[in-house]
Amino acid sequence: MSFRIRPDGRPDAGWRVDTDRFERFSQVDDVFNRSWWDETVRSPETERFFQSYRRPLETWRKARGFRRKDYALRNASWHGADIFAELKEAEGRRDGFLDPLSALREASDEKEDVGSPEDAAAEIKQVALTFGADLVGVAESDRRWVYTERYSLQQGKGKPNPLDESLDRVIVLGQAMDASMIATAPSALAGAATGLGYSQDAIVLLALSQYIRNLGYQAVPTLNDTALAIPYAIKAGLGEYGRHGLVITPEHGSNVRFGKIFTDLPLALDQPIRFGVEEMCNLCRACSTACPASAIPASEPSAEIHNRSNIVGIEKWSVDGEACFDYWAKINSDCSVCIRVCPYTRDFSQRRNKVWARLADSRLRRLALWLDRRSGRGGRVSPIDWWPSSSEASSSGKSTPVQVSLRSSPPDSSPSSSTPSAL
Ligand code: B12
Ligand code: SF4
Ligand code: SF4
Repeated sequence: MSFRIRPDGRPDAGWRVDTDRFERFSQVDDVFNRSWWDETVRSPETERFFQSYRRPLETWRKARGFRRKDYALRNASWHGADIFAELKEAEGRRDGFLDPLSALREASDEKEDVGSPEDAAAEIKQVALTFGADLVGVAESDRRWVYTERYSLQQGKGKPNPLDESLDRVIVLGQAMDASMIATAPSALAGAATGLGYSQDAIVLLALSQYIRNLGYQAVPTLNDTALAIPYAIKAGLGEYGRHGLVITPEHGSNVRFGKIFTDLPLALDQPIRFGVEEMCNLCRACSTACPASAIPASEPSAEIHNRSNIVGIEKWSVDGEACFDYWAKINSDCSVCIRVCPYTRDFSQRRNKVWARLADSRLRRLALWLDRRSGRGGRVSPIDWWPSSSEASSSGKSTPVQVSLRSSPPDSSPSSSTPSAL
């Protein structure tokens, strides 16, 4: 490991929760769900955005990273997660996104003696890593981060979010995303890294939960549903919170997705960690500068909210979800520019990146930032260069460190007017 990782003993890892003002968040208010019920967010573009995930498009312009092949790949990468999401649609569920993943096999009703909480945690981590997780940590359940309500797509309104209080442990799993695809963001190709992350996450969550249930304990596997992932991932010691509103891990930077399992398996807890991210974010504003939607703050952490899609009563860096999603709808794919440009997005198994990590977590962090910018890392790699067939390969070399478009004028990716409009 290249960073000097130390425990963060501050309450809530230093992020101030104002107990007088704090309100738990309702999933009804996240911007994806608002795009179904809130006319200030919903538009023909948001509808076309969702549709483009279901149906291969034939009439796109030949924009790099947004061609038919890129969309075909993106949508195929979502296939695993989509199958689970649609499995119980008839029962009014959307597993993994609006509801927990459903248990598909019987559980044992006889509890196995799992030994000490330390032994049980060590075993569960080994199983999680063997099943395909890249990171795993354990946090105490904390009701503050559980949604007050779920959203029902079928009913167009909130519904109860039952979660048994006896499930007092949360196993947080991290799934690294494909760095070579993320390097091409914004593009539908980069969106394939997102889809692959969700599909892999769903399989690992289901398998690990079934293992716990086979031992006679309860396990509720959750992807984006049920609760906020970021505060749990921080609490489980998987990383530090960054200016771009994402968790930065010492292994993969923020290029990672999270899933969580609520369980009553008695597991020893992990502790939040520090390795210099907060100090680096106080200097660096690469994400804020590069964000095509100007959605990431350049200012100090604050309890001010942009709109109803931010949680109330926490002093932190908060992203403007409306602006971010508006940009996605315009380019017709999700965006990961903030991950691409972040200096922590690098392969820390390489010696030079280990050296960089040492610098980044020292008084020489300004030098680390300068070296990062000078190296050109974080520039957009042409999506054409990702594909092995070189007939259309970019003549401009591997990296195109161009500033991607502003909100009002997305990259050369706008769909043609003859885009299919129905699923
Ligand atoms: C909705 C959502 C979005 C929406 C809208 C957010 C909104 N405000 O409505 C938008 C479109 C912005 C979005 C974008 C992206 N998202 Co998103 N998103 C979610 C989702 C499904 C729900 C989060 C939510 O309810 N937010 C609403 C309120 C609470 O937002 P908020 O007040 O601004 O709080 C945010 C942070 O400050 C933090 N947070 C919340 N409470 C607290 C408390 C403390 C103490 C701290 C420190 C932080 C913190 O979490 C919130 C994340 O939106 C989560 C999964 C999950 N269940 O958590 C993934 C999730 C946060 N997204 C993720 C990712 C990766 C992305 C993108 C990079 C897109 C992509 N390629 O996948 C971009 C990055 C944008 C950015 N810089 O934040 C990952 C983050 C992984 C990581 N390394 O941290 C998650 C965890 C999904 C996953 N399964 O891994 N997302
Ligand atoms: S995903 Fe893109 S638009 Fe959204 S905050 Fe990150 S850089 Fe900005
Ligand atoms: S790009 Fe810079 S400011 Fe933004 S999260 Fe990464 S280190 Fe922090």
